[in-house]
Amino acid sequence: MTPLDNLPTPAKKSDPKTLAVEIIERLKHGTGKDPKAAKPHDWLQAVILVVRDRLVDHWIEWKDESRNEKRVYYLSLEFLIGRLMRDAITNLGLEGEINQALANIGVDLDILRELEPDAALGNGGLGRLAACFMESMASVGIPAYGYGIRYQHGLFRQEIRDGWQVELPEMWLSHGNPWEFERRESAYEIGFGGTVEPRGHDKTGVPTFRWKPSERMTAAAYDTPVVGWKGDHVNSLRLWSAQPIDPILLARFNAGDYVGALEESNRAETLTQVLYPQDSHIAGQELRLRQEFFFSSASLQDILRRHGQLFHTFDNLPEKVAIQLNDTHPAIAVAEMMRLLIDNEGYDFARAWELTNGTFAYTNHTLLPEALESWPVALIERLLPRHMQIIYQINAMVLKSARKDGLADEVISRISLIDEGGERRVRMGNLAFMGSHSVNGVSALHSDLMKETVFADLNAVFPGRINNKTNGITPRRWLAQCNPALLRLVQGVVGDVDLMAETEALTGITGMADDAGFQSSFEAIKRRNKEQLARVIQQRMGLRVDPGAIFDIQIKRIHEYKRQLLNLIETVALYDQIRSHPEKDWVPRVKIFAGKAAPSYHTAKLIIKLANDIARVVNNDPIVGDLLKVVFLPNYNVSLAEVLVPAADLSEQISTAGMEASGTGNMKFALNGAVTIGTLDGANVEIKDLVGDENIVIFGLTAQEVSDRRAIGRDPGEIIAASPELAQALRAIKDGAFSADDPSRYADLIGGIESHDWFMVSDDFDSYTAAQRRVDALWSDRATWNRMAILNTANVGWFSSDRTIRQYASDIWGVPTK
Ligand code: 26Q
Repeated sequence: MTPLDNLPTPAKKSDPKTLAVEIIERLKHGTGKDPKAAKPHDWLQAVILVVRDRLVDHWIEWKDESRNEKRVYYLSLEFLIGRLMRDAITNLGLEGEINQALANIGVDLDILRELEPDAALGNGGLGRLAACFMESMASVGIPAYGYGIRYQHGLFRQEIRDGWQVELPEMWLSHGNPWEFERRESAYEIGFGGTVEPRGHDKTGVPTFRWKPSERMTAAAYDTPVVGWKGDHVNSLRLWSAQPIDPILLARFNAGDYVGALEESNRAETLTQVLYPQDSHIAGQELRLRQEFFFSSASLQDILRRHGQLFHTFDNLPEKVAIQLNDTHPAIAVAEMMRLLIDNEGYDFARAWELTNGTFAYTNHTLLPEALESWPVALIERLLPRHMQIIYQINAMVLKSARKDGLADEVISRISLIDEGGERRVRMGNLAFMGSHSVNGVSALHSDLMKETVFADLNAVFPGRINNKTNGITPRRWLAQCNPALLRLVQGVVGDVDLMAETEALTGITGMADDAGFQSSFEAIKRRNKEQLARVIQQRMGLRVDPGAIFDIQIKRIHEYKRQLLNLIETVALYDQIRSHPEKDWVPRVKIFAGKAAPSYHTAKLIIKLANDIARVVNNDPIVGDLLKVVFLPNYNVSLAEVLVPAADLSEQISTAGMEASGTGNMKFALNGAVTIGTLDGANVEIKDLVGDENIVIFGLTAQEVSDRRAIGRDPGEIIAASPELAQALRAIKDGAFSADDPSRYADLIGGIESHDWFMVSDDFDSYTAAQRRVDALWSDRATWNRMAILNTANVGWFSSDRTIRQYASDIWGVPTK
């Protein structure tokens, strides 16, 4: 009992009047502004502080309550959390009260919302998944910490100038960040370089070592509360920021070397400046490896410090700690854990390995060979010499036992941690695999393909280690917040059930799929969401689109395997047909694209330019009018997705089968009543199983057919020659029909399709256009379409990330859930 235990900590009241008073109070004393002169930004700050106060009570309570329970640590270089205010307000159940409080003061919550910066600390699906998981872990009551990097600049801001992507720095911290708390007490030293020195021998005579880094910096913690549904549990997202140990090297400063005096400071600060913008190609910069080690080491030191304080031993680490690696980005943590246990805690190698393996689990998010991470041995040796030693030792142990089991030499060389072909490299996927007791894929198909392709050999050596955890999305953000009217409608039908906790109860609307009244309400909500999007398009692009047309949306990173090009070529073919027969009863369409290309990915950037070139020509063609419009919305991010997803009629999920690990946008669209046009790839397969064949439009080669065709070798030229529509569309683009200012702009892009067509655009083209005409027919019968849309919403509740997290909790982490 301490004096603090007796202090009353009254729970904060949250009626509109109290809230209004506190908001004004916070405005005056928290931001120093006179309410009469306050700007919307000041009000935003004040509202966030008032909401935050209400979180903090739960936060502290929950940390205390869950002290001795097993904890989950989610290590990810990306957390694409987006805006946080609405999340916090919805999950605390304060939406009505805050709205009322602000109305009394004469402030519009909707205006404030738009001012909150979008925390873009991720590239795409993997980062957004981490954000949904954090929210779900809090919602199902798992004591969890997310660990990542507090990038000064998140993913670049995209502008479109003259049709081209231009990257600009993203400045999410420029107005400060009211959600975060700096934790000065939680700072760790992180080393790089230097030497490994022999220290002596352990009890059994094994030599011991100590790493003496030549370069050191500090990792400083910033915590953001993550509130779960209903506010019962609040977890922490802990992001590390690099800081110099000595901000100014005084000796050098005094010697007149002003620039040199700041060298260390600059080097530290550079480390957490920017998020790497590639998402499916590894460039291999040293700074990236430094980021990976920096945050892995800081996180593990933090985890071990907390564990040590509670239990005074690490013998029980796997019983109390589960560490999930979000892809191989934190795979170096496997070697760092070994180093900390052996060099700092005195464990022998075998026991340290047991503890490490029992604690770690790894999630794979890609099979693309160009995205599998590996680092030159020479680089790791220079930056992390002790870790390189440990990696060799792990490798020797695993390969020795594999040899004993009689594995052939070529198998041994494939499972080895060292890739010996050419410059020797460390395979981070293999390191993560060996160091973990669980390795999972993110959709059923993807997990199967992992066993058959990249991890076939490791799967044979460690049978049963690979498992599937199909991705999910949080229904709080991706239904309640982005589409409140739809939630109200379905709630009215399913009655007294908490759809945000039991999302599968959405099936309760199945019986209404053919009900004319329900259909018309459902359609009216979609219509209003489309009008809202049309306003955004009008404001941002000065283009008027007809909300009565099919809104056909493809939003995701721009990549050849995702095949925005297939969609664009089909757009050109359709344009061509409309122009030839404008009198036919065409179904009006608005084709909407958004997404960022990696700055160094030239083909992806050219695809953006093509979308904009096609848009310019099509949108200005009076013959076509409202029958076809093409829109490329700049700067796709989480907040823009929250407007686009509820407004979609048709969701484009058209990757080459076998290449999209899962997709999560596909789930968001289906939940909001869009019909999917897609290949049998990633989670599309499971969407089809849930909604039924008649409520999804599937086309194209299967993953098996793709791999068979690749094996045989095929001639895209022949395929193109057999499809007059495709041939004509390709010719138009190639000959400059959309690029009169530079007629040969797309010669190479189209030439690539004609010569090798790696992503099999031509193979799937006819099947895709046929599918699109099926969409037209289904749309023309409005009752049929509405029924399909309703049955999508009804049947995809299973994709709630609460379900995914419960599966991780029971199968991988061994922690209870509510
Ligand atoms: C790695 C090393 C160096 C620099 C960058 C990277 C890097 C960064 C981001 C590599 C990959 C990513 C992101 C990958 C990603 O978003 N993958 C997506 O993950 C989703 C969640 O599982 C899946 O739904 C998608 O199918 C998958 O593409």
